[in-house]
Amino acid sequence: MRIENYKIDEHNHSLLAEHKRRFEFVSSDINNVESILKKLVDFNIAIPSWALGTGGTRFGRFSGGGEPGSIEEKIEDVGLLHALNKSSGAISLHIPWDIPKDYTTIKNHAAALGLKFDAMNSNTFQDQKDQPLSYKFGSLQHVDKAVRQQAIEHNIEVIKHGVELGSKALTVWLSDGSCFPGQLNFRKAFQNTLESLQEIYTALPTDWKVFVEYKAYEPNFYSMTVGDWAQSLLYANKLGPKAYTLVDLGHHLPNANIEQIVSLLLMEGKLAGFHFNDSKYGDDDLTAGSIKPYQLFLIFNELVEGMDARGMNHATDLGWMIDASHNVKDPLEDLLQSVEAIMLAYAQALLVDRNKLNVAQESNDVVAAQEILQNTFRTDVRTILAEARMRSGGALNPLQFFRKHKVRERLIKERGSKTIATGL
Ligand SMILES: [Mn+2]
Repeated sequence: MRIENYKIDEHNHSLLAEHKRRFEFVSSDINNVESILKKLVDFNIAIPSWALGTGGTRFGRFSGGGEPGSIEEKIEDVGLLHALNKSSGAISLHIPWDIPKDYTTIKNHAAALGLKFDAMNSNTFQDQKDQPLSYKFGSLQHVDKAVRQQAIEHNIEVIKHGVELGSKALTVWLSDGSCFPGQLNFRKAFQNTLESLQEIYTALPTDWKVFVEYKAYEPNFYSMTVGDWAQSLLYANKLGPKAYTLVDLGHHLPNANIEQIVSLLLMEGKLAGFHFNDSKYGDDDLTAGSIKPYQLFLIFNELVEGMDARGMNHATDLGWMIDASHNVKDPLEDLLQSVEAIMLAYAQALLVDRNKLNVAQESNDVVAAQEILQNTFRTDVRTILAEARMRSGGALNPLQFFRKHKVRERLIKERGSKTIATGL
Protein backbone atom coordinates (compact mmCIF):
# COMPACT_ATOMS: atom_id res chain seq x y z
CA MET A 1 0.00 0.00 0.00
CA ARG A 2 0.99 3.62 -0.44
CA ILE A 3 -0.01 6.59 1.69
CA GLU A 4 -1.71 9.22 -0.41
CA ASN A 5 -0.14 12.67 -0.14
CA TYR A 6 -3.47 14.41 0.09
CA LYS A 7 -4.24 12.46 3.27
CA ILE A 8 -1.03 13.75 4.84
CA ASP A 9 -1.98 17.29 3.77
CA GLU A 10 -5.42 16.86 5.34
CA HIS A 11 -3.88 15.50 8.53
CA ASN A 12 -1.42 18.40 8.75
CA HIS A 13 -4.15 20.92 8.01
CA SER A 14 -6.28 19.60 10.85
CA LEU A 15 -3.39 20.02 13.33
CA LEU A 16 -1.87 23.17 11.88
CA ALA A 17 -3.33 25.90 14.10
CA GLU A 18 -2.28 24.16 17.30
CA HIS A 19 1.13 23.27 15.85
CA LYS A 20 1.81 26.85 14.78
CA ARG A 21 0.99 28.19 18.21
CA ARG A 22 3.39 25.74 19.85
CA PHE A 23 6.13 26.16 17.27
CA GLU A 24 6.13 29.95 17.56
CA PHE A 25 6.29 29.71 21.34
CA VAL A 26 9.19 27.22 21.43
CA SER A 27 11.18 28.69 18.53
CA SER A 28 11.08 32.20 20.01
CA ASP A 29 13.58 30.95 22.60
CA ILE A 30 15.96 29.47 20.01
CA ASN A 31 18.13 31.79 17.95
CA ASN A 32 19.27 29.38 15.23
CA VAL A 33 16.02 27.51 14.66
CA GLU A 34 16.26 27.61 10.84
CA SER A 35 19.69 25.96 10.80
CA ILE A 36 18.45 23.30 13.23
CA LEU A 37 15.41 22.65 11.03
CA LYS A 38 17.66 22.24 8.00
CA LYS A 39 19.82 19.67 9.82
CA LEU A 40 16.75 17.75 10.97
CA VAL A 41 15.38 17.69 7.43
CA ASP A 42 18.68 16.24 6.16
CA PHE A 43 19.05 13.60 8.87
CA ASN A 44 17.85 10.07 8.10
CA ILE A 45 17.97 6.82 10.01
CA ALA A 46 18.05 3.51 8.15
CA ILE A 47 15.56 0.80 9.01
CA PRO A 48 16.80 -2.79 9.17
CA SER A 49 14.74 -5.28 7.22
CA TRP A 50 14.47 -7.60 10.23
CA ALA A 51 12.78 -5.00 12.42
CA LEU A 52 9.67 -4.88 10.23
CA GLY A 53 8.23 -8.10 11.62
CA THR A 54 7.47 -9.10 15.17
CA GLY A 55 10.54 -10.34 16.96
CA GLY A 56 10.61 -12.93 19.63
CA THR A 57 12.57 -14.37 22.47
CA ARG A 58 13.91 -17.87 22.94
CA PHE A 59 10.59 -18.59 24.64
CA GLY A 60 8.38 -17.77 21.70
CA ARG A 61 7.23 -15.37 19.08
CA PHE A 62 3.80 -13.83 18.81
CA SER A 63 3.42 -12.65 15.25
CA GLY A 64 1.21 -9.75 14.36
CA GLY A 65 -0.75 -9.52 11.13
CA GLY A 66 0.22 -8.03 7.81
CA GLU A 67 3.94 -8.56 8.29
CA PRO A 68 6.08 -8.24 5.17
CA GLY A 69 6.74 -11.64 3.63
CA SER A 70 9.18 -10.59 0.93
CA ILE A 71 11.93 -8.09 0.28
CA GLU A 72 9.46 -6.06 -1.84
CA GLU A 73 7.03 -5.82 1.07
CA LYS A 74 9.82 -4.90 3.49
CA ILE A 75 10.80 -2.03 1.20
CA GLU A 76 7.13 -1.06 1.00
CA ASP A 77 6.94 -0.91 4.82
CA VAL A 78 9.99 1.33 5.09
CA GLY A 79 8.36 3.47 2.38
CA LEU A 80 5.33 3.85 4.65
CA LEU A 81 7.51 4.98 7.55
CA HIS A 82 9.40 7.39 5.33
CA ALA A 83 6.22 8.86 3.87
CA LEU A 84 5.07 9.66 7.40
CA ASN A 85 8.28 10.88 9.06
CA LYS A 86 10.58 11.73 6.11
CA SER A 87 13.48 10.53 8.27
CA SER A 88 13.56 6.83 7.35
CA GLY A 89 14.90 7.08 3.82
CA ALA A 90 17.01 3.93 3.78
CA ILE A 91 16.73 0.20 4.33
CA SER A 92 19.45 -2.11 5.58
CA LEU A 93 19.28 -5.60 4.12
CA HIS A 94 20.41 -8.85 5.58
CA ILE A 95 21.77 -11.74 3.55
CA PRO A 96 20.55 -14.49 3.18
CA TRP A 97 17.15 -13.29 4.47
CA ASP A 98 16.79 -10.65 1.76
CA ILE A 99 18.43 -11.94 -1.41
CA PRO A 100 17.05 -9.92 -4.35
CA LYS A 101 15.91 -11.88 -7.38
CA ASP A 102 16.11 -8.95 -9.74
CA TYR A 103 18.29 -6.01 -8.75
CA THR A 104 16.78 -3.52 -11.18
CA THR A 105 13.20 -4.17 -10.05
CA ILE A 106 14.19 -3.90 -6.39
CA LYS A 107 16.18 -0.72 -6.99
CA ASN A 108 13.33 0.91 -8.89
CA HIS A 109 10.86 -0.13 -6.21
CA ALA A 110 13.01 1.51 -3.50
CA ALA A 111 13.74 4.62 -5.56
CA ALA A 112 10.01 5.16 -6.18
CA LEU A 113 9.55 5.36 -2.40
CA GLY A 114 12.55 7.66 -1.93
CA LEU A 115 14.68 4.95 -0.32
CA LYS A 116 18.37 4.11 -0.53
CA PHE A 117 20.18 0.93 0.46
CA ASP A 118 22.15 1.34 3.65
CA ALA A 119 24.85 -1.02 4.97
CA MET A 120 24.51 -4.69 4.02
CA ASN A 121 24.56 -7.26 6.82
CA SER A 122 26.15 -10.68 6.60
CA ASN A 123 25.12 -13.66 8.70
CA THR A 124 27.52 -16.26 10.00
CA PHE A 125 25.81 -16.60 13.37
CA GLN A 126 23.52 -19.41 12.28
CA ASP A 127 23.63 -22.29 9.82
CA GLN A 128 21.56 -22.01 6.68
CA LYS A 129 19.75 -24.90 5.06
CA ASP A 130 22.12 -26.95 2.87
CA GLN A 131 25.19 -25.17 4.23
CA PRO A 132 28.12 -27.61 4.02
CA LEU A 133 30.02 -26.59 7.17
CA SER A 134 28.64 -25.51 10.55
CA TYR A 135 29.26 -22.28 12.48
CA LYS A 136 28.56 -23.97 15.79
CA PHE A 137 32.11 -23.18 16.96
CA GLY A 138 32.47 -19.87 15.18
CA SER A 139 32.91 -18.58 11.66
CA LEU A 140 35.77 -16.17 10.95
CA GLN A 141 37.58 -17.39 14.10
CA HIS A 142 37.06 -21.11 13.44
CA VAL A 143 39.96 -23.50 14.04
CA ASP A 144 39.23 -25.10 10.64
CA LYS A 145 40.36 -23.00 7.69
CA ALA A 146 37.57 -24.48 5.51
CA VAL A 147 34.90 -23.06 7.81
CA ARG A 148 36.61 -19.68 7.83
CA GLN A 149 36.78 -19.77 4.04
CA GLN A 150 33.06 -20.49 3.79
CA ALA A 151 32.32 -17.48 6.03
CA ILE A 152 34.71 -15.26 4.04
CA GLU A 153 33.01 -16.23 0.79
CA HIS A 154 29.59 -15.48 2.29
CA ASN A 155 30.73 -11.96 3.23
CA ILE A 156 32.12 -11.40 -0.25
CA GLU A 157 28.80 -12.53 -1.71
CA VAL A 158 27.03 -9.98 0.53
CA ILE A 159 29.31 -7.24 -0.82
CA LYS A 160 28.39 -8.27 -4.38
CA HIS A 161 24.66 -8.00 -3.66
CA GLY A 162 25.28 -4.60 -2.08
CA VAL A 163 27.27 -3.34 -5.06
CA GLU A 164 24.34 -4.17 -7.34
CA LEU A 165 21.95 -2.25 -5.10
CA GLY A 166 24.13 0.82 -4.55
CA SER A 167 25.01 0.15 -0.92
CA LYS A 168 28.38 1.42 0.29
CA ALA A 169 29.09 -0.57 3.44
CA LEU A 170 29.26 -4.06 4.90
CA THR A 171 28.42 -4.59 8.55
CA VAL A 172 30.05 -7.64 10.11
CA TRP A 173 28.64 -8.79 13.40
CA LEU A 174 30.13 -12.02 14.64
CA SER A 175 28.72 -14.26 17.31
CA ASP A 176 32.15 -15.91 17.44
CA GLY A 177 33.54 -16.55 20.88
CA SER A 178 33.47 -19.24 23.52
CA CYS A 179 31.11 -20.44 26.21
CA PHE A 180 33.62 -21.97 28.64
CA PRO A 181 37.12 -21.27 29.91
CA GLY A 182 39.72 -23.21 27.98
CA GLN A 183 37.52 -23.64 24.91
CA LEU A 184 39.49 -21.12 22.85
CA ASN A 185 42.99 -19.85 22.54
CA PHE A 186 42.11 -16.13 22.60
CA ARG A 187 45.13 -15.08 20.58
CA LYS A 188 44.60 -17.66 17.85
CA ALA A 189 40.89 -16.81 17.67
CA PHE A 190 41.78 -13.14 17.24
CA GLN A 191 44.40 -13.86 14.59
CA ASN A 192 42.12 -16.17 12.62
CA THR A 193 39.40 -13.55 12.73
CA LEU A 194 41.81 -10.83 11.65
CA GLU A 195 43.09 -12.88 8.71
CA SER A 196 39.53 -13.65 7.63
CA LEU A 197 38.54 -9.98 7.90
CA GLN A 198 41.61 -9.06 5.86
CA GLU A 199 40.40 -11.28 3.02
CA ILE A 200 36.97 -9.66 3.17
CA TYR A 201 38.57 -6.22 3.32
CA THR A 202 40.51 -6.98 0.14
CA ALA A 203 37.21 -7.65 -1.65
CA LEU A 204 35.76 -4.23 -0.71
CA PRO A 205 35.27 -1.80 -3.59
CA THR A 206 37.31 1.39 -3.22
CA ASP A 207 34.35 3.51 -2.11
CA TRP A 208 33.10 0.97 0.44
CA LYS A 209 33.52 0.74 4.20
CA VAL A 210 33.43 -2.27 6.51
CA PHE A 211 31.82 -1.81 9.92
CA VAL A 212 33.12 -4.11 12.65
CA GLU A 213 30.35 -4.45 15.23
CA TYR A 214 31.18 -5.61 18.75
CA LYS A 215 29.09 -7.24 21.44
CA ALA A 216 29.97 -8.05 25.03
CA TYR A 217 28.16 -11.37 25.36
CA GLU A 218 25.45 -13.58 23.86
CA PRO A 219 25.27 -16.01 22.23
CA ASN A 220 28.68 -16.82 23.66
CA PHE A 221 28.84 -16.25 27.39
CA TYR A 222 32.47 -16.62 28.34
CA SER A 223 34.27 -14.67 25.61
CA MET A 224 33.35 -12.85 22.43
CA THR A 225 36.03 -12.51 19.79
CA VAL A 226 34.85 -8.99 18.96
CA GLY A 227 33.65 -8.26 22.47
CA ASP A 228 34.13 -4.55 22.99
CA TRP A 229 35.18 -1.34 21.30
CA ALA A 230 38.86 -1.92 22.03
CA GLN A 231 38.85 -5.24 20.19
CA SER A 232 36.83 -3.81 17.33
CA LEU A 233 39.21 -0.85 17.09
CA LEU A 234 42.20 -3.23 17.03
CA TYR A 235 40.70 -5.00 14.02
CA ALA A 236 39.71 -1.71 12.34
CA ASN A 237 43.18 -0.22 12.81
CA LYS A 238 44.93 -3.33 11.54
CA LEU A 239 42.57 -3.65 8.55
CA GLY A 240 43.05 -0.12 7.22
CA PRO A 241 41.30 3.14 6.36
CA LYS A 242 38.09 1.55 5.09
CA ALA A 243 37.43 -0.26 8.38
CA TYR A 244 35.51 1.30 11.27
CA THR A 245 34.02 0.40 14.64
CA LEU A 246 30.25 0.15 14.83
CA VAL A 247 28.50 0.93 18.11
CA ASP A 248 25.30 -0.94 18.91
CA LEU A 249 23.84 0.65 22.04
CA GLY A 250 22.73 -2.69 23.49
CA HIS A 251 26.07 -4.45 23.06
CA HIS A 252 27.87 -3.20 26.17
CA LEU A 253 28.32 -4.48 29.68
CA PRO A 254 25.90 -2.77 32.07
CA ASN A 255 26.52 0.91 32.82
CA ALA A 256 29.24 1.35 30.19
CA ASN A 257 29.87 5.01 29.40
CA ILE A 258 28.87 4.83 25.75
CA GLU A 259 29.12 8.59 25.20
CA GLN A 260 32.80 8.48 26.15
CA ILE A 261 33.43 5.55 23.81
CA VAL A 262 31.79 7.51 21.00
CA SER A 263 33.83 10.60 21.70
CA LEU A 264 37.13 8.71 21.52
CA LEU A 265 36.21 6.70 18.43
CA LEU A 266 35.31 9.95 16.69
CA MET A 267 38.59 11.49 17.81
CA GLU A 268 40.41 8.57 16.17
CA GLY A 269 38.33 8.90 12.99
CA LYS A 270 37.22 5.30 13.48
CA LEU A 271 33.54 5.58 14.38
CA ALA A 272 31.44 3.81 11.74
CA GLY A 273 28.06 4.75 13.06
CA PHE A 274 25.26 3.40 15.16
CA HIS A 275 22.77 0.71 15.76
CA PHE A 276 20.15 2.43 17.90
CA ASN A 277 17.99 0.64 20.45
CA ASP A 278 17.51 0.80 24.20
CA SER A 279 17.91 -1.62 27.04
CA LYS A 280 17.37 -2.09 30.73
CA TYR A 281 19.58 -5.14 31.22
CA GLY A 282 21.43 -6.41 28.16
CA ASP A 283 20.86 -6.59 24.44
CA ASP A 284 17.16 -5.99 24.98
CA ASP A 285 16.60 -4.37 21.57
CA LEU A 286 13.88 -2.10 22.98
CA THR A 287 12.57 1.07 21.36
CA ALA A 288 15.26 3.77 21.18
CA GLY A 289 14.87 6.31 23.98
CA SER A 290 12.30 4.24 25.87
CA ILE A 291 14.46 3.46 28.91
CA LYS A 292 17.41 5.87 29.00
CA PRO A 293 16.57 8.98 26.97
CA TYR A 294 19.15 11.08 28.83
CA GLN A 295 21.90 8.67 27.80
CA LEU A 296 20.72 8.92 24.19
CA PHE A 297 20.93 12.71 24.44
CA LEU A 298 24.42 12.56 25.99
CA ILE A 299 25.56 10.31 23.15
CA PHE A 300 24.24 12.73 20.56
CA ASN A 301 25.84 15.57 22.46
CA GLU A 302 29.23 13.88 21.95
CA LEU A 303 28.40 13.00 18.35
CA VAL A 304 27.56 16.57 17.40
CA GLU A 305 30.56 17.96 19.28
CA GLY A 306 32.94 15.37 17.84
CA MET A 307 31.63 15.56 14.27
CA ASP A 308 31.77 19.36 14.29
CA ALA A 309 35.34 19.23 15.62
CA ARG A 310 36.29 17.15 12.57
CA GLY A 311 34.15 19.13 10.12
CA MET A 312 31.97 16.12 9.38
CA ASN A 313 28.55 16.10 7.74
CA HIS A 314 26.09 14.91 10.39
CA ALA A 315 23.74 13.34 7.87
CA THR A 316 26.14 11.46 5.64
CA ASP A 317 29.52 10.85 7.28
CA LEU A 318 28.38 8.18 9.73
CA GLY A 319 26.01 5.24 9.38
CA TRP A 320 22.76 5.68 11.30
CA MET A 321 20.56 2.69 11.77
CA ILE A 322 18.02 1.21 14.14
CA ASP A 323 18.65 -2.32 15.36
CA ALA A 324 15.67 -3.27 17.46
CA SER A 325 13.13 -6.00 17.88
CA HIS A 326 9.50 -5.69 18.85
CA ASN A 327 7.95 -8.51 20.76
CA VAL A 328 4.70 -6.92 21.89
CA LYS A 329 4.22 -3.81 19.73
CA ASP A 330 3.27 -3.21 16.13
CA PRO A 331 6.74 -3.07 14.51
CA LEU A 332 5.89 -0.03 12.38
CA GLU A 333 4.50 1.92 15.33
CA ASP A 334 7.57 0.96 17.33
CA LEU A 335 9.89 2.16 14.55
CA LEU A 336 8.04 5.48 14.35
CA GLN A 337 8.62 5.87 18.09
CA SER A 338 12.32 4.97 17.76
CA VAL A 339 12.96 7.39 14.91
CA GLU A 340 11.16 10.14 16.84
CA ALA A 341 13.29 9.51 19.95
CA ILE A 342 16.55 9.54 17.96
CA MET A 343 15.60 12.73 16.15
CA LEU A 344 14.63 14.41 19.43
CA ALA A 345 17.99 13.54 20.97
CA TYR A 346 19.74 14.88 17.88
CA ALA A 347 17.69 18.10 17.92
CA GLN A 348 18.49 18.65 21.59
CA ALA A 349 22.19 18.05 20.99
CA LEU A 350 22.09 20.72 18.29
CA LEU A 351 20.71 23.14 20.90
CA VAL A 352 23.58 22.74 23.37
CA ASP A 353 25.45 26.02 23.83
CA ARG A 354 28.97 24.75 23.00
CA ASN A 355 30.72 28.00 23.91
CA LYS A 356 29.14 28.17 27.34
CA LEU A 357 29.85 24.49 27.94
CA ASN A 358 33.46 24.97 26.94
CA VAL A 359 33.85 27.91 29.31
CA ALA A 360 32.31 25.87 32.15
CA GLN A 361 34.65 22.95 31.42
CA GLU A 362 37.77 25.12 31.19
CA SER A 363 36.97 26.79 34.51
CA ASN A 364 36.02 23.56 36.29
CA ASP A 365 32.51 24.87 36.85
CA VAL A 366 30.87 21.49 37.30
CA VAL A 367 27.48 22.89 38.26
CA ALA A 368 27.27 25.17 35.23
CA ALA A 369 28.29 22.35 32.88
CA GLN A 370 25.66 20.05 34.30
CA GLU A 371 23.01 22.81 34.11
CA ILE A 372 23.77 23.48 30.44
CA LEU A 373 23.24 19.84 29.50
CA GLN A 374 20.24 19.24 31.72
CA ASN A 375 18.46 22.44 30.70
CA THR A 376 18.88 21.49 27.08
CA PHE A 377 17.65 17.96 27.72
CA ARG A 378 14.57 19.37 29.43
CA THR A 379 13.72 21.59 26.47
CA ASP A 380 10.68 20.26 24.65
CA VAL A 381 11.71 20.12 20.98
CA ARG A 382 8.88 17.91 19.73
CA THR A 383 7.27 20.77 17.85
CA ILE A 384 10.60 21.67 16.17
CA LEU A 385 10.82 18.12 14.89
CA ALA A 386 7.19 18.21 13.74
CA GLU A 387 7.89 21.43 11.82
CA ALA A 388 10.90 19.81 10.07
CA ARG A 389 8.75 16.82 9.17
CA MET A 390 5.97 18.96 7.77
CA ARG A 391 8.41 21.01 5.69
CA SER A 392 9.70 17.76 4.14
CA GLY A 393 6.19 16.61 3.28
CA GLY A 394 5.74 14.27 6.24
CA ALA A 395 3.00 14.14 8.85
CA LEU A 396 2.88 16.42 11.88
CA ASN A 397 2.00 13.40 14.00
CA PRO A 398 3.02 10.14 12.24
CA LEU A 399 1.71 7.80 14.93
CA GLN A 400 -1.67 9.49 15.06
CA PHE A 401 -1.89 9.28 11.27
CA PHE A 402 -0.89 5.60 11.31
CA ARG A 403 -3.73 4.76 13.69
CA LYS A 404 -6.41 7.05 12.29
CA HIS A 405 -5.87 5.84 8.75
CA LYS A 406 -5.70 2.22 9.89
CA VAL A 407 -2.42 1.46 8.14
CA ARG A 408 -1.96 -1.90 9.89
CA GLU A 409 -5.54 -2.93 9.14
CA ARG A 410 -4.97 -2.15 5.48
CA LEU A 411 -1.74 -4.19 5.47
CA ILE A 412 -3.54 -7.14 7.05
CA LYS A 413 -6.24 -6.87 4.40
CA GLU A 414 -3.59 -6.96 1.67
CA ARG A 415 -1.23 -9.54 3.11
CA GLY A 416 -3.33 -11.56 5.50
CA SER A 417 -3.17 -12.02 9.24
CA LYS A 418 -0.83 -15.02 9.27
CA THR A 419 2.20 -13.67 7.43
CA ILE A 420 5.55 -14.07 9.12
CA ALA A 421 8.48 -11.86 8.23
CA THR A 422 11.69 -13.67 7.35
CA GLY A 423 14.58 -13.13 9.70
CA LEU A 424 14.90 -13.18 13.45
MN1 LIG B 1 23.43 -4.43 15.89
